[in-house]
Amino acid sequence: MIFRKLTMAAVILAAVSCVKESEVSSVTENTSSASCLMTKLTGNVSGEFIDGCLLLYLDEETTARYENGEDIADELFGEAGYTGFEKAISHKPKNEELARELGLHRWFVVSFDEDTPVEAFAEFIAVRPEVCAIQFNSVPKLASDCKSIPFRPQVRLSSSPTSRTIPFNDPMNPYQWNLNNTGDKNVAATAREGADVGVVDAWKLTAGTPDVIVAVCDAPVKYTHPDLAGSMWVNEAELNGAKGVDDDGNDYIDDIHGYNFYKRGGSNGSINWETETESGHGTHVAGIVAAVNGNGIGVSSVAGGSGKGDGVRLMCCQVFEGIYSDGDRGMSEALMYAADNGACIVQCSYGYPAGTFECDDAFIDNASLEYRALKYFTNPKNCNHPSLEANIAIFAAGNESASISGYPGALPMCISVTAFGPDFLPAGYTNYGRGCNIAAPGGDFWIGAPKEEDNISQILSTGLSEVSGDYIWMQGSSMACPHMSGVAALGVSYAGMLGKKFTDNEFKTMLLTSVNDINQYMTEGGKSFKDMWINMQTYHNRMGTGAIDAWKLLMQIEGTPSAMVQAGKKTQVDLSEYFGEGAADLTYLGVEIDDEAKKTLGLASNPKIADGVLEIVCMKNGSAKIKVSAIAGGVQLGGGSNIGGTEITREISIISRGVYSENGGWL
Ligand SMILES: [Ca+2]
Ligand SMILES: [Ca+2]
Ligand SMILES: [Ca+2]
Repeated sequence: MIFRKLTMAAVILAAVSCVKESEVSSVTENTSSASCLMTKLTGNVSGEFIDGCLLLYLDEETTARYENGEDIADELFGEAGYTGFEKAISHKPKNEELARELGLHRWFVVSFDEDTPVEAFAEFIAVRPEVCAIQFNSVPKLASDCKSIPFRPQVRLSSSPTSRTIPFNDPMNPYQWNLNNTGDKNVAATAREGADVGVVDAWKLTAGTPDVIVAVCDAPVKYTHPDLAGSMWVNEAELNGAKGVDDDGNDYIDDIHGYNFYKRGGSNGSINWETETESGHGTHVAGIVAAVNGNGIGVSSVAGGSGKGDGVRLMCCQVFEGIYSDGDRGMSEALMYAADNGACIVQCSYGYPAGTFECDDAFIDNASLEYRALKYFTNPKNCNHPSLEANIAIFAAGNESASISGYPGALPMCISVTAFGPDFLPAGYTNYGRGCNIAAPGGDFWIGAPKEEDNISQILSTGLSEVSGDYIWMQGSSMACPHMSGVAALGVSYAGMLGKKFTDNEFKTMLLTSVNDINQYMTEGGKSFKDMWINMQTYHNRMGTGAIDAWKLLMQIEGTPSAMVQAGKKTQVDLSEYFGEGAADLTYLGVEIDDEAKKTLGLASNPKIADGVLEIVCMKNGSAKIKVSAIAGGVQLGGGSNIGGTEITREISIISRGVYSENGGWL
């Protein structure tokens, strides 16, 4: 596999990089080859691409001739000296009608000698009227430096007995600040309590359900890993079927836990982590979403179940082998496979580095095949969960420290995730700003212990014993992204449990507003990154809507309003916010709190209500529900009797955090 930087073609492309999609296919025939190329060529403007092949968008008529068995390759490319020609989406899509509507059937791959410059081949075939668009098979990057540090049990924490703990028996979970940050100074001198995904209390409601399938489009997931095997999606027909046979007829042979889109075709489709360049990236990402909770080994995860093997399921779409990929083509086919085989979330910790595409149209035109595949995945016709209107695509924002998200994450149809460290501050590597939607823990090596083996400010998850260990530390927006996917998966699970259904807009709105405010830390000061000091003001309001909080998402799905209170301080909550416009006619009767909620919130005393205001003092970080009851619409007479009042009760979720949010705390 050879990657090359674009040179001459990049110059040509500068002129056409922001044209509309429809214009790409409208070409004229009577032009010179160079100007034809200018009109037809799409590709990765400043990135890398794979030599020896081009993606072609052919006209409807020529596509039909190919589909009828005619040998059109010789006619089109005989003189150019091609070596291979086939459909880019070489497997049959389940929703063929939609795939055709999106023009996915018209994409082809032509191969030729790797010594032939791609630009020269492109120019040669651009004059053919049958060729509507030409795309370089561009190469996205994993959103991590792929450096892993093996977990060493000698690194100890000073766990405080009063701290909240993860309710599972997985021995490494005291190290998982990303799930439960106790503010331990061994993680980082600047660690902040609560700088996590807010999942500990959310687990009391759900820790995921197996009807939610998350497709991990990444390097291979080691499906035999003892902390992942129980969470893998299983294609039962293939598991119980014959080797070398497509037992379930989905056009993929032996896809028991997913498929290898890097090495396509036949038995090459088996997922393979035993290659020289492998880092464990995909296995690490998968473990953040759904390593098995409560199995007494290794780590816990966001949506890995409650200890009964009941977590969300992981589908492995291997699109990378080490750092190598099959380019746009492999990514596109993986997205279609995920849609066709039941995934409702695609977890994609890769993208084109920030700046490769400057605007949505640049991506849409230059990575047209992948854009169409994303449309296929997110089309309501392909939705794979009854609680959703459309599947959800979640991408890493990228790690170029740039003020723009990488693509595809930046597209409006995708959620782009930025990364923070155990101090709630942006990690120096993360992209931020334009196109970034939300933040999640991604780890920050630069604020941790100076000795690498003691540095536990990154994210601990499953790894490859073949490379650096069964459990490894890694960092990147690659690690932030699966936290978001895991929380989204919890949300879908909970919606399913409650029998609720949301529109695409409703669900995404809930996802992006279930956040803790992190802007308040970014007004002054800075943090170290490599040999630099980075100014926090740069990131103010630019990390997305805030830091994802699983409890808040589940509350929104329930429809239970939340009140933010500051841990350790008396907080006043105006109850009229929760009882609507008629609150003036309410007589509040009291507050009901069960013992578990009291313990979770560390309530110093029972909350009081006076003049429609709830006064509450929570001594701990935590989230729990209380019930406030009132007499509505009644007329109060003297002597404690009422006329015509109806007793009403409202649940309110109390979210106690070490800090108050900037907007006054109302969700
Ligand atoms: Ca199959
Ligand atoms: Ca089989
Ligand atoms: Ca475990």
